[in-house]
Order: sequence, then structure tokens, then C-alpha cells
Amino acid sequence: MGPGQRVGQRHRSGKTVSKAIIFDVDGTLAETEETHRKAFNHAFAAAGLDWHWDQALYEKLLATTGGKERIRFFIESFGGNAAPADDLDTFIPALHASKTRAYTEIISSGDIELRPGIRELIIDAKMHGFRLAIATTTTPANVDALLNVTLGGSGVFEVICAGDSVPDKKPAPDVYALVLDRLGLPAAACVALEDSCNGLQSAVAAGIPTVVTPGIYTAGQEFGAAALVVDDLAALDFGKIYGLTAPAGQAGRRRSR
Ligand code: XBP
Ligand code: MG
Repeated sequence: MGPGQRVGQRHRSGKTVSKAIIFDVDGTLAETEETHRKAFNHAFAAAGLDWHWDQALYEKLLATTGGKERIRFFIESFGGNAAPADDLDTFIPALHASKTRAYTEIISSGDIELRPGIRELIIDAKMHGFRLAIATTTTPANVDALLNVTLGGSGVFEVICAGDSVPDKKPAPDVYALVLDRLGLPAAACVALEDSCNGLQSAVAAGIPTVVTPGIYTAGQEFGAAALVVDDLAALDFGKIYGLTAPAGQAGRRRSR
């Protein structure tokens, strides 16, 4: 079976061929980290904190995935003074919730575009019968806001796993493993799309061949484990993505749902 044929057809092995593309969100679907940075700074100002994350600092802080985890990392490693050391478990989620409100407000204003080639890939993939899913660290409300303004909603994605849906965030494989479970697919029948080293490690640790499109904050990172590294998806022929999935009948056993 090749790119010319639709997935979902019955293979001569008798098995229905099912394949999927699993999308990361921040830096992959769209260049959103600058908006996240602005939203963090907005929340700090609203809380009366004299913290400010400029681009250079934010690039360092992005080594920690998850906004709550990133605030805690900042407090512990960069001397986030004024944080109530004895009450961080309340302080951080409240500050992060304020950040999420600021982020969804900015994104919902519509001043964001999908990265080049993303929309075309979604159309191509659906045309070839691929199933689509999302594996992201960001908060579910952020995913909804982005998909609403860029794709008119989340309808094209069969499975969306985000934020605290798993205890261990990227680079741990958990969120990708959860998506595979929800799809009921083996890793070899899927391709992941990522922008960062943490994301790449997470997808590869889950056994998924991964295409990396480095973003404005991740261009210099290590992508040696990637199946493909491309500037953006606009130049990537769908056949290349198709070719990364295991041939029909060889993807191995489905994961039990
Ligand atoms: C990237 C992240 C997220 C965002 C901030 O997510 O690490 O934490 O930077 O979002 P992705 P939250 O896996 O999509 O690349 O503040 O909601 O965590
Ligand atoms: Mg990302």
C-alpha cells in the first residue's frame, strides 16, 4: 500500500490499515511561545511581581516543559523573589491560571497563523484516511483557543491529550503513549510532528518516528533522533510522511484500549 491508496482500506492480510499523524502544538502547529511569554509577563504584572521574562531568559526556561513547572523552575533557579516559599503549591497554580487567561485572550483575538504547510498536511492526511491526534504539554484551554481561531475548532483531531493529562511531561513519553492508547494504534503506524528536543525525545521514547520543524526558540537544539528535520512542512511531500509509517500489516499489534 502506498501514498496513492487510502488508509482504512482492508489490507490483503485482512487487517484494516489504520495510520495516524500526532501533532505537537506549541512551535509546531503555530509559533505560540512568544505569546506564552507575553502572557506570563502579563500575569506577573497583574500579580504585582517585578518579574520579567525576556526572550533570552525564556529560551533557557523552555528547557522545562509545562507552565507551572516553568514558574517553579524560575523561582528555584533564577531567584523568583517575592514568591511565598511556604505556599508555592497554591501560589503557582493561581499565577498560572492568570497566565492562561491572558494567553487565551491574546490568541482568541486571532493574531496567530498556523505554521506553513500545516493546513495542507491536515487536508492531505484526511484525504488519505489518516487519523489525526494531538500530544501537547500546554493547557487544554490554550489548545481550544488556538484551534478555534485557526481551524474553526478541534473537529479534525480524533484524540487530544494536553496539559496535566499525564503526570510526567515531555521529554517523558507519557503523553504520546496516552495518545497511542486512545487511538488503539501501535507506534509504528504513526508519525509525530514536533518542534523541540524535549518533544522529539518524548515521541521517540514512545517509539514513534518523528518529523521535526525547528521553531524560533528551538532552532539550535539537538535533533539527531529525528526521522526527518525540515524548516517547515510546506516543502514536505505527503509521501515522505506516509513512508515513515510501517508498511501495512507490519505495524505490529494494536495497543489494547
Ligand atoms: C510546550 C510547553 C508548554 C507551553 C506553555 O508545549 O512546554 O508548557 O510552553 O503552556 P508543547 P502552559 O508540548 O505543545 O510544545 O503554560 O499551558 O503549560
Ligand atoms: Mg512544541
